[in-house]
Amino acid sequence: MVFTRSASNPILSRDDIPDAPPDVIDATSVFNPGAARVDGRDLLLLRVQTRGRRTCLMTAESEPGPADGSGAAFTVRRELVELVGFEEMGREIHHVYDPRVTLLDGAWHVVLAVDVDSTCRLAVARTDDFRRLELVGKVAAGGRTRWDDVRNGVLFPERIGGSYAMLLRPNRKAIGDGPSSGDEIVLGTSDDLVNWRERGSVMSGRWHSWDELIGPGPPPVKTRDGWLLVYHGIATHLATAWIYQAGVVLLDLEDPTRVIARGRDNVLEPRESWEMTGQVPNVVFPSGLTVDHDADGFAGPDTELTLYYGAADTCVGRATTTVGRLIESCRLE
Ligand code: BMA
Repeated sequence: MVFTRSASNPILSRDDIPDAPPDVIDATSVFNPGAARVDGRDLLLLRVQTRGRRTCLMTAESEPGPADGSGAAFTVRRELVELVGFEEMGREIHHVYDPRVTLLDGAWHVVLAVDVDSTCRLAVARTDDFRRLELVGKVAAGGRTRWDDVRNGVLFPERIGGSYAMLLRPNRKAIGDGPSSGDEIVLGTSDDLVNWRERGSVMSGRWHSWDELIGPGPPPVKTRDGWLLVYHGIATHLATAWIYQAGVVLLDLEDPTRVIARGRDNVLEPRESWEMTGQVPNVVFPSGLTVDHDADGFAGPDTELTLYYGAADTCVGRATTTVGRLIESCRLE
């Protein structure tokens, strides 16, 4: 097994969400968190859904873990994360969700999906305390209309060739009876995090495999072997029974449109009852990742990597592995 699930899984479920009236009272679910390592402790930016099916963001801070190795416990702050400037995203904002947190230029940057008017757009925001997210801009790409409907985006933790870089997954039309989704991850670059240019395709879904539809997960990890990206893949199977899993790919450090190695198998799939049953069954959705880097900015092969993921759109799971094991998984073709 590539990943080891934490003994205290699910690490967060609706019972851990404090009421924050008037918005959150007896929350329905908590899932798809972004993650940040702050002063050696992990912090999660949570997607919380209310009984009115409104979406709120809340923050969970970790406490030192017990000696049994089950990992740190999290406490959720009794307040909503404030969204500042998001009215720029469009006329009517329905949901802001699935945050991907990247440390870039020494500041926490967050890419979020925003259901706005009749589409889904990406927002780039910045925060220094995870209490307030300030909009940097609505992600736009010149005349590329396919960027007008995008649900998954994640920033690289540094500039590449002098530019900011993002992996994103434009939505295409709905497949079968499913929601709109997509089967291609592309690379965008920008000088200001607002105006983007599409640089080309990174990878496509593999039909009849576990990853027919795909989208980038948490921020790529810089290793000496390349950028290590955890992504989600969907087996559409029957139109009504999509299975969400996590897999890995290694991308060239200087030109991330070049795939060095892509794993054949998924590295995490719904197996536990709380991953298979919930609001949306059979979902592991990798969205947060924490790992330490050496003095040169690389994550070494023996370094532990912690993945945070949404399970069945209902609760939050945690699993650990090493950077080296994930690189090995990429090379299993
Ligand atoms: C995707 C996103 C995720 C969600 C998943 C499963 O398209 O909307 O937020 O976890 O579907 O419902």
